[in-house]
Amino acid sequence: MQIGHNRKKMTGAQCLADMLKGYGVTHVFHVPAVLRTTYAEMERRTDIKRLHVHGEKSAAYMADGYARATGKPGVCMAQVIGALNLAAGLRDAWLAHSPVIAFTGGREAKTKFRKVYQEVDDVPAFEPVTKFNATVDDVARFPDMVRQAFRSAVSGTPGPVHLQFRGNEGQIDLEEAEMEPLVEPLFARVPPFRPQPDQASVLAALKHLQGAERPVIVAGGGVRASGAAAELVALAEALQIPVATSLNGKDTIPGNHPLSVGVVGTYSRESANRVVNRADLVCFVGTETGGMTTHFWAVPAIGTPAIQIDIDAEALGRNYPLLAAVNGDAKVTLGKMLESADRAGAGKRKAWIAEAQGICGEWRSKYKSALTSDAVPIRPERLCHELSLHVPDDAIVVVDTGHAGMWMGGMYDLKSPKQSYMRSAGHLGWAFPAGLGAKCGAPERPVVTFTGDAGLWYHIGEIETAVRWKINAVTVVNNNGGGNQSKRGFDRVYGGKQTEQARELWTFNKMNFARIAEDIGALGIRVEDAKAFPAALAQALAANRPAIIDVVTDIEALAPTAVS
Ligand SMILES: Cc1ncc(C[n+]2csc(CCOP(=O)(O)OP(=O)(O)O)c2C)c(N)n1
Ligand SMILES: [Mg+2]
Repeated sequence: MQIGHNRKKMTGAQCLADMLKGYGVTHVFHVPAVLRTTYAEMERRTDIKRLHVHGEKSAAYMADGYARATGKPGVCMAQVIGALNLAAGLRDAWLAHSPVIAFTGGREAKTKFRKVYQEVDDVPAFEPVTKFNATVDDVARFPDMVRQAFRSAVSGTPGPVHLQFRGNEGQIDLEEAEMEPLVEPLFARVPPFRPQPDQASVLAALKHLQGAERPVIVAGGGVRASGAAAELVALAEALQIPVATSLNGKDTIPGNHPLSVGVVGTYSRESANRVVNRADLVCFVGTETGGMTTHFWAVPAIGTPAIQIDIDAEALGRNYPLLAAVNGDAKVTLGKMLESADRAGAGKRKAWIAEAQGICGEWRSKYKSALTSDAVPIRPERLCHELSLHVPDDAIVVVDTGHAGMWMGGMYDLKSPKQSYMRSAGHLGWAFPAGLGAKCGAPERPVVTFTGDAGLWYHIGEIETAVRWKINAVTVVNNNGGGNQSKRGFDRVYGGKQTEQARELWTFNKMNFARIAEDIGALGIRVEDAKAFPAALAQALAANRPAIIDVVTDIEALAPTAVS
């Protein structure tokens, strides 16, 4: 049943190595030992870098960062005993719709159910975090299964895929068959296709948008996956419509654009929530309208007139009843709306734009003192502000969740359309390894990762991987000696103010991460005064070494909560 006219006898390992090369894979991330023979063939037949890292979860996060930075599937691997650690790492990629391909070793038909050392049935655990989850039991299936893995990962709404190869270490790759290592370059990156929307639905959506007096666009990760930022901004400008983004869509419009109102939802900027809640029509583009982006469906309130554009028809209207729904690729759809847009009508929204800009101005005045604070220990708002000012225009900014997501989502501004922004979809500890993966995928771009200290602790061992593989990402640690996002919640359960002892639930020993970084061979810089931060960032970016900037911040600082 093999497709292809150029079949020849080869091992699974040779076939897989050739196929990964054919798909343009440059790095794979793993903990040994899995597909050992394939690794040997990769060395003989390809230039693929085989990064041996300190945990399967961080391998998955690195592959995820690589995928989100490049649009190409990121590949990670584990032997049978590490399979569920790898599955845990796919969870963020699943939530963020990131095309990660995971290979694991798995059971032999000859020995399963006989209490084989280290073996359980791992396949079901991949089910909730993958689009395609399958076993490769016959070596002749390598070509079609690997093609299906790539096809599934990048198509439609992208997402993770899992293939389990027979043998605890995937020893099926030793076996031979007549095969052709055929690849489909179309599926080597997101998006393989740009489905055209139905023109009538485009015109219906446009009619509502143009008829509204106070419309707002909420742009999500689908706009970023489609590479539709330019079309989004052009349409907003043509029709004079303010733009809010989800956290995942933060880089679809620069923060200094006059129509940008910020990130909307729970980890958000107050101005975005206020503008969205004043709108008479919300246009959702490439967003799931999930809890984080809508502050659990309070921003906007259910019942607010809405239209929605998405590549996935099943997303249309899931949480908000729609006046118009458009099923298509974001770039093509926004381009079509722009072609038919009536620019003459935009003038009627002058007052609305002035109101939205006024709300943004109020946000700036309200937070000016925090954003420019000279306090020691350093305020996180000031750290975000310094990053807004000094992160290079072509950088990839990678951000952890929890407070990191709140601080950077709300307080950081991208100042160029060339900058990228990627964030954890909820898993603490994602950002540091994801930043390393992003740097592997885009070595020519600066990568600046923002994480809390609890976030860094998760995968701190990967500093050694960064040094060994010369992954020169810059990691900024908001080091307050605890996971202080939890402070509010513990105050609450203690009836208002927690006991001193309760702090053992969320604080750590004070730590100097710069010194740890130096010991491992990276550049470590400790910053205790905000004024020293720009020079530290410049030094780290120029160092040609992985760098950790350990910023000592205020453990009492709490990020503002969402307004609705
Ligand atoms: C895998 C995972 N476990 C637990 C959490 C819950 N959580 C969110 S923020 C946080 C603490 C964050 O601490 P840190 O990274 O130091 O940032 P800080 O709040 O101190 O600024 C925790 C435990 C999570 N988001 N992900
Ligand atoms: Mg902390």
